[in-house]
Amino acid sequence: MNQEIPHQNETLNTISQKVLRGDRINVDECVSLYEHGDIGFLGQLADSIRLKRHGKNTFFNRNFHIEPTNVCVFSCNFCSYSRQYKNREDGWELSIDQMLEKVKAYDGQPITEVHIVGGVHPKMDLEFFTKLLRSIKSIRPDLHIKGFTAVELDYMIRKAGVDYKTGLSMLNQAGLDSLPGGGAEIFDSEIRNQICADKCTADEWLEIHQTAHEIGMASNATMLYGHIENYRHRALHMLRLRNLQDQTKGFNTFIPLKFRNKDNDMSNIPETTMVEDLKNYAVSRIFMDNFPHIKAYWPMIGRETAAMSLSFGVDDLDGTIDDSTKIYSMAGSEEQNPALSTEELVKLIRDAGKTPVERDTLYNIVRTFEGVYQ
Ligand code: V47
Ligand code: SF4
Repeated sequence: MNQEIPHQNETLNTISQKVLRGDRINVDECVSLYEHGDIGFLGQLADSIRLKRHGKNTFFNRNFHIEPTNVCVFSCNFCSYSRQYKNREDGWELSIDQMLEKVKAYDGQPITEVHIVGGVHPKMDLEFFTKLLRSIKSIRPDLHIKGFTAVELDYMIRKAGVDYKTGLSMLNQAGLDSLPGGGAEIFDSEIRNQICADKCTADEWLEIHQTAHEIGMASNATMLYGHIENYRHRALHMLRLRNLQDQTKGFNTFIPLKFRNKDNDMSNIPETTMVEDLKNYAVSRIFMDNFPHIKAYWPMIGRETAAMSLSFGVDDLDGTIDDSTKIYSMAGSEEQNPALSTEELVKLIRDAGKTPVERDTLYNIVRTFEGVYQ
C-alpha cells in the first residue's frame, strides 16, 4: 500500500502522488518543489524514496585523498585553492615518489579507495599520470583508484593529442578504476561563462563521463549550487545528468556541492542556509530517480548537517578521511581538519537513526556493524 504525503498546494500534491507512484517528475515540477516545497514535505517525500531504495542503510567507505598539485592553468572564480602556474607562492606539486609515500603510509590499513584530484598542472601530463597509476597499483593492487575530474582529463587527454576513448583507455589500463564527479559545476553556458569560463564545457564534461561508462568505468556526478544559479539552472543541470544516466547507467552517485565563499572571487555571494542545503538534497533525491545514491560530502557541510541530510534523501556519507582535500578547507568549509574514525562515523549514522554499512567504491558491502561499537 502506498503511503500518502498530501500537501495543500495542488501542484505539490500532484507531484507527491506522482513520486509515490514511482513516476518521474519533469523540470517544471522540480522547480515547483524548490520554490514551494517546505522542508517537512520535501524531507518526507525524499525519505520515502530513500527508504524504498536502501531502507535505513547508510553507506560510507574508507578512503584517503591525494592532491598532486594546487597549481592550475584555469581560473574558476569560485576556487579558493588554485595557484597560477607563473605565480606559485604557496603552490605545491608532488612527485610520483612523494605520492607513493602517501600510499605507503596506509600499509596494512583496511582502506579500499584512493581519491586523486587536484589542479590542472601543465607539466603533469598523461604520461606522468599513467606512471603514477602503475606505481600505485604495483605497491597496492587491491586499492581502487578513483581519480581525475573531467576537467583534468579533458586537459591531459587533449594535450596528449588523442581522443577521449583512447586517453581514458590508457588511464584505465594503467590502473584508473573510476572517475569522481567534480568539474560539472552548473552546465548552463551563461552561468558557466561567469563562474568558470575557461575550463571544459558542459558537453565535454558529459562526453568524458559517457565515454568512461562505455568502456566500463563507473563515475559520479556533482552540482555546485548556491551561487549565481537559479532553481531552473539546477533542474536543467540534473536533467542532463539524468538523461545520460538513462543511456549508460554508469553513474553511481550524485553529490550536490554547497558553494563556500571564503577567499575566492565570489566571496561577495552569501552562502546558502542549512535549510536550503537540506531542501536541495531532498529535491535531488526526488528528481534523480535513476541515480542509485545521493551523497553528502561531510567535510564540506559539517557533521551536523550531514547527519540531518540522512533524513532528506542522502544515503551515503563520504568516507573516513585523514588527508582531506584542501579545496574545501581553503574555501571555508565547516571542517577545517576533517577526520572521522570509523567508530565516530558509525555513531553519527546511528544517532541519526540509520544503519551504517561500509561499502567499497562500487557499493559492494565490505562490513556491517551489528553488535559493534554499541
Ligand atoms: O568541481 C571548488 C568544488 C569540486 C569550491 O566523486 C567547491 O566522490 C564549494 O567533485 N565551494 C571537486 N565547492 C571535488 C569533487 C568531489 C568531492 C568529493 C567526492 C567526490 C566524488 C567528488 O569541488 C569542484 C568544484 O565543484 N569546489 N571550489 C567552493 N569554493
Ligand atoms: Fe583549477 Fe579546479 Fe580550481 Fe577550477 S576548481 S581553478 S579547475 S583547481
